Amino acid sequence: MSIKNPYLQKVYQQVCERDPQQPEFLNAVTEVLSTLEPVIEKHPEFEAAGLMERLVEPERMIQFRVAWQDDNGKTQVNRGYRVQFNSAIGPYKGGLRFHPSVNLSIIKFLAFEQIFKNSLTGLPMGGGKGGSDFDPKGKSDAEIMRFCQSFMTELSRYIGAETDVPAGDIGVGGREIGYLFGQYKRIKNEFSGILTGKGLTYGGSLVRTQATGYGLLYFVQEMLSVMAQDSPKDKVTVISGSGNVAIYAAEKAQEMGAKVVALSDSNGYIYDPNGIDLHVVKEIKEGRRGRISEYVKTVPSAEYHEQCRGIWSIPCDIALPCATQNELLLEDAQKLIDNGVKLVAEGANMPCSLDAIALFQQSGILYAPGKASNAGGVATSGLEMCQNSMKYSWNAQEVDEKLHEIMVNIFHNTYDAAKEYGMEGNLLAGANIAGFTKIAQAMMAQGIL
Ligand code: NDP
Ligand code: 2IT
Repeated sequence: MSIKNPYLQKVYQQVCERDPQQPEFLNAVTEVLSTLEPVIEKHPEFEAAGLMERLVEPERMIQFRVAWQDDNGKTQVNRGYRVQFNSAIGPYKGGLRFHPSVNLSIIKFLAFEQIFKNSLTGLPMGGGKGGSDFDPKGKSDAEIMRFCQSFMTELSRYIGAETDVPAGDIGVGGREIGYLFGQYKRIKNEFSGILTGKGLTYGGSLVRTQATGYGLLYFVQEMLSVMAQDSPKDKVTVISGSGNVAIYAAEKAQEMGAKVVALSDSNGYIYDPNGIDLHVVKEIKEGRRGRISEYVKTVPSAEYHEQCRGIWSIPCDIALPCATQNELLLEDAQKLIDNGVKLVAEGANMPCSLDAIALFQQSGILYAPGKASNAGGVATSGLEMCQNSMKYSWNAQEVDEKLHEIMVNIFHNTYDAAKEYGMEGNLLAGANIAGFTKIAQAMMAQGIL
């Protein structure tokens, strides 16, 4: 992927000079800028207003110390982050990731992607992301609680229902959101919608847990229907990861009649040619926070293999990377294509490397970028904010119907934008263009900030 327009090249060069040590962020900027050339050429006023220079620079970045005591009474110190990237169309919105790999480059790339994703949902949400290099694996509930309380004690200075509304991401689920919410309420003496993904008894929305995975399949269904006059029914499907996104993507795929044959975690993958039994997976992952390898103890006919990237060597019609960034590289893409894959849609954020995406596109494989296909999670977070503001809640069917409608709209807006700019079928370009156009208009209207 290359950036040809001289203005965009200059902007990219500046980012490289300022942040040479941030490969994930540079990757995300390349991916967006390489597709915006026709829009920039149509709108010379953007260059005159320094719009792109402003777009690639976060409005605010916060880094803080998170000190907490483990169960042995030993003091531990982690690093906390919140990147408030762009608030042109609404309060900052985006998840929190707790994973030992977290650093500023990763949080910046996620926050940058979130700007366009949130814009695509059609809801008024700006882009942000946060997290910590804390590793929740193997920690007791009491340690998780103390860490979350310490993290929120500092984060609470910067967020608010009309300012910045975090949610979950890798390593942050219902348990963590509960502890974080409790601590905010205690510090501020205020019960408000400052987080999404909350439990149903204290302001959470029905279907938020399922939303990213379900939304991914609603998008895939529409994409197959419009672009290939086909459906997920009977399609052999491989899904990486076995966390929140992967599990509910698998559930909806099965409901639609697809045959899900593989799931993974960071250690390895399971292959069950008869179709994965999701009850077993949920019991292992949601019930006792176990490892995916344990699946074969209950289902001995399935296979477990070490090394998660091996999952892409399984022949399939549909591949849904739902684990993490850069988990599907060029050689994996080649294997999928050699084995006859028809569609690749991202449940994770930036799971496919840029050269893998280029190969899919050149080979005529239907490809959906995460900022469009995984937007169902944040969209339903937006619906949770809406319900919190109204002090009311919709039933599951109402939320699910809204989620479905939003995903179908995202597909069509993305598809149409690509077509309008002469790149029919290129959903990456379409998503960037459709997401960007709204942000650009809002930024132009609000002056030089
Ligand atoms: P979870 O923490 O629930 O699950 C993450 C899964 O990915 C686990 O199976 C984990 O395995 C695996 N994983 C994490 N890191 C790696 C790694 N370095 N290599 C291989 N596998 C890894 O997170 P989510 O399901 O919520 O998030 C998954 C992806 O979806 C992320 O990219 C996230 O940003 C994205 N996303 C999430 C949304 C949400 O609403 N939750 C919304 C939109 C996107 P292990 O247990 O071994 O770590
Ligand atoms: O990457 C994402 O879109 C998320 N982790 C969900 C963010 C949110 O605010 O619900």
